[in-house]
Amino acid sequence: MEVERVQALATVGLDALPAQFVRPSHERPENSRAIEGMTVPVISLSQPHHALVRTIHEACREWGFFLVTDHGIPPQLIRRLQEVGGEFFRLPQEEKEKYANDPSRGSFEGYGTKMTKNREEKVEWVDYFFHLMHPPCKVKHEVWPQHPPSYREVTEEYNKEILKVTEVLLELISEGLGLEKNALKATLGGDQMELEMKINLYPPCPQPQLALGVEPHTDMSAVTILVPNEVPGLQVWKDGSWFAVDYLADALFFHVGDQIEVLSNGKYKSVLHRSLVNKEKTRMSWAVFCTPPHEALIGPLPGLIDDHNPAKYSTKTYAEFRHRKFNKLPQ
Ligand SMILES: O=C(O)CCC(=O)C(=O)O
Repeated sequence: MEVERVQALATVGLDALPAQFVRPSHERPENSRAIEGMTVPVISLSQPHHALVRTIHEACREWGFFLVTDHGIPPQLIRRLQEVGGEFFRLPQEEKEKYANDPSRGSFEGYGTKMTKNREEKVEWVDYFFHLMHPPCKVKHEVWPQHPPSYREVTEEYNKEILKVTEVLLELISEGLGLEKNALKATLGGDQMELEMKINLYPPCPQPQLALGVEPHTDMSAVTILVPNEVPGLQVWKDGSWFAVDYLADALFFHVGDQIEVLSNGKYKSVLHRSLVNKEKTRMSWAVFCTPPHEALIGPLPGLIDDHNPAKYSTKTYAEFRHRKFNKLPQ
């Protein structure tokens, strides 16, 4: 199946943005500008435990989003992760196509670009590479980039580190919700909890004011932890406005996802976010989605509901949640 890649389109040197990328007027960045001068919460993991639980609780409740510093992942490892991802996207097009995925046939892992299903539908200015990283029994190394040869070693190292940080943050969030510290990880499958890697490549765009890198969405995951390159573009929605997230070197961009919203019975909201693109520069981001296994049952946690606070969400398997979200059915 022939797929037009955004990176290939961008390298031919377009003067104008092709019609399928031109967003409807109200969605265009030029008509939906972010609020200036307000910064998202930045949380250092090195602060005292009690203060940490409280600030994370407040950030999850108010924003569903925060930046994490002093997380213990070596900056050189983040740099290496960015190098191997960048090298993959610099391969000749025919090499990258060997990894093409086909979501229409249920093959999600690999190299991808969203396509329009009809003339009216708009697409995003982004190509990506998506694969599972954890747990080891579900990882298919054959779908990971074979080039550069260090891709696997670097990504496995990053997986180990990001898993540790994810576990720490899930413990802190459990405590902030007044739960036992292992509660969220256990509900998300314990050792079967999954980590998925999505590398986004947003090439320079001829008319960035008319396009979006990713359209407004919340993540299906429990939580998402992302590192971008130095080109800003992410915006998060709060109280009826977009807020631009400035680049902060080596910080982790933490998002509350749909599963935590359900488990917390809406105490924490899955953050709506979008990304913008740049006229001259390539933006890249490495998003790690932490999800339950497909068979896990997810609903408001019993400790968080009672007669005064009844369940606001139904309980269903993660597979059912995914099916409904992909097909835009009510949850
Ligand atoms: O690149 C970003 O900052 C956001 C990416 C994102 O939201 C996604 O891949 O779902």
